[in-house]
Amino acid sequence: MSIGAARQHSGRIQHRGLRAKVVSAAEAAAHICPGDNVGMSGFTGAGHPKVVPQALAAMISERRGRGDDFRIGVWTGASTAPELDGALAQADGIELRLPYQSDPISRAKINAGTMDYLDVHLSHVAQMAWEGFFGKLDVALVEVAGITEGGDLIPSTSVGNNKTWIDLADKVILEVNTQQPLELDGMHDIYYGTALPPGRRPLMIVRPEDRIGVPHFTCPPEKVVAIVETEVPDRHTVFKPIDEGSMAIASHLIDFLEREVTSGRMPAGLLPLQSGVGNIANAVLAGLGQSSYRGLTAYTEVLQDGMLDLLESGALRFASATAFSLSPTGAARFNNDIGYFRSRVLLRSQEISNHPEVIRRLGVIATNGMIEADIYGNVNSTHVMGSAIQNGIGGSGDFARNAYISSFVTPSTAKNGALSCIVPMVSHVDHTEHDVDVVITEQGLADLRGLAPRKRAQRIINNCAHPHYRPMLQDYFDRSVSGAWGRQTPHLLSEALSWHTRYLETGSMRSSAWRV
Ligand code: 0RQ
Repeated sequence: MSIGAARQHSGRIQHRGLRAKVVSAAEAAAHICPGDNVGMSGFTGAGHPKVVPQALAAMISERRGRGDDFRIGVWTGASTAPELDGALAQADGIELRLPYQSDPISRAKINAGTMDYLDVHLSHVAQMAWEGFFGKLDVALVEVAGITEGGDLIPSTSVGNNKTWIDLADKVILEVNTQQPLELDGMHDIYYGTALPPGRRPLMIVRPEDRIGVPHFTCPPEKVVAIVETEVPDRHTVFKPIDEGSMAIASHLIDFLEREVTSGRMPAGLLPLQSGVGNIANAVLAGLGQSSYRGLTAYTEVLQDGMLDLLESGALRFASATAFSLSPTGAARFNNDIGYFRSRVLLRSQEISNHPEVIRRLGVIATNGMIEADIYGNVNSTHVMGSAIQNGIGGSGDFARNAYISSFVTPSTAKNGALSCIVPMVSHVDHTEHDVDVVITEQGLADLRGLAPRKRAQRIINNCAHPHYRPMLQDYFDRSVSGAWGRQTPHLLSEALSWHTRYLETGSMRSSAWRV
């Protein structure tokens, strides 16, 4: 089944019938009609279609100029890149977006109320699509690294929901990207055994490296309406240099893990790691690289530069994910040394990489970013000031709810100290206190396991709040304990969200009574 090195055109399309379907990006985009739902590949800037969405955006703008209201539904794996989300949002071409995005233009349209956004747990997307909750899927637009002689599709740098999109859509458009190394072939594990209840069977994954599927997507050639050849790289975001705050957060987490090992609650090689996206997550991985761990594993969503470092040093033995999320240098390192990485990395569909059953069985240690936590440990990952979407819940809920240890990390303040990330009550709840074991800021770590609410509050205030906000939080908590009508989780309802309203009114959460 594997594709060889023979070259005709790019040499990536080995199936003769499909080779005849190569067209321009504009011709491919013309298969998409107003009102269509389009399932696109793409996850954290990896493996998204690069040229057809831009041709589609141009077509939408041109048709709008002629009075057509041309808007589509865009379903993906997770976030994509400016040439997909940015271009289509700029053209006002997206009616509904799901299940995760991080594009600034889309974010502005969503928060202006001109684009609908469904923020869905990433493991739930495929089943919800099969159940028909999002409507009918008209077109799948998927980037692949190549097409085999038998017509199977070689996935590229993300798997996401591509299997589901290809299975469900009436028409399939493929972008065959010659920038994606052919050595990716064999690194994927595509499981074709998923079913809706009551037909479900156990997933036989007991170690992150276990394979339960096949390396390629299956797609009937007659469903393919167009193929476009591209040579455009993934969106490779540069990580910020690791700052002191991120290093402090990383070292609190690593000290905590060491204590878990010493106390006998965790094996010396830890349990499989999941790490969210972003700079803090990358700093945690870098910190692990400097510790003495060997033979670690990861059962996670995205592989970022920090994971490559750990794989190279041998600290990490194996990583299972659904996508890459590499910086330009990370991508170059991966491509140069792909022979080394390909036996240590596996990409699965996101319904499997984020599957509750597997996360629970493996005992994953989950670490995700957040916007704010409250004194009881409820976490807001998605909404600024309770109303404006930042990105989305992504996979954080899949992991937090089912992990062995669920930790959330954030700097203790944001916007140069004008915001405390530890607040009396979160302005939006993504993860309830029941799913949050550990809260970490640069100030310290609060291990909440086994603590009743009032003890949780005191620990979060003492260990995680910034010194500028700690007295204000203590005051709120003390008055709640003495003044609230219920003592289980004391709150003063008239004040619980006053920090947020103060920020909106004055530009700071700090009260003049407490300015020091
Ligand atoms: O805004 O860019 O305008 O300055 O939020 O904050 O500190 O850069 O943190 O990049 O780690 O993102 C929760 C958004 C954190 C991310 C979140 C503002 C802050 C800044 C970003 P600016 P930072 P990060 C697997 C797991 C949900 C999905 C997830 C996220 C911006 O981690 O999207 O976990 N998580 N997926 O200024 C108001 C506060 C704030 C605040 C920060 N308290 N109030 N704004 N900000 N704290 C991956 C996937 O699922 C794909």
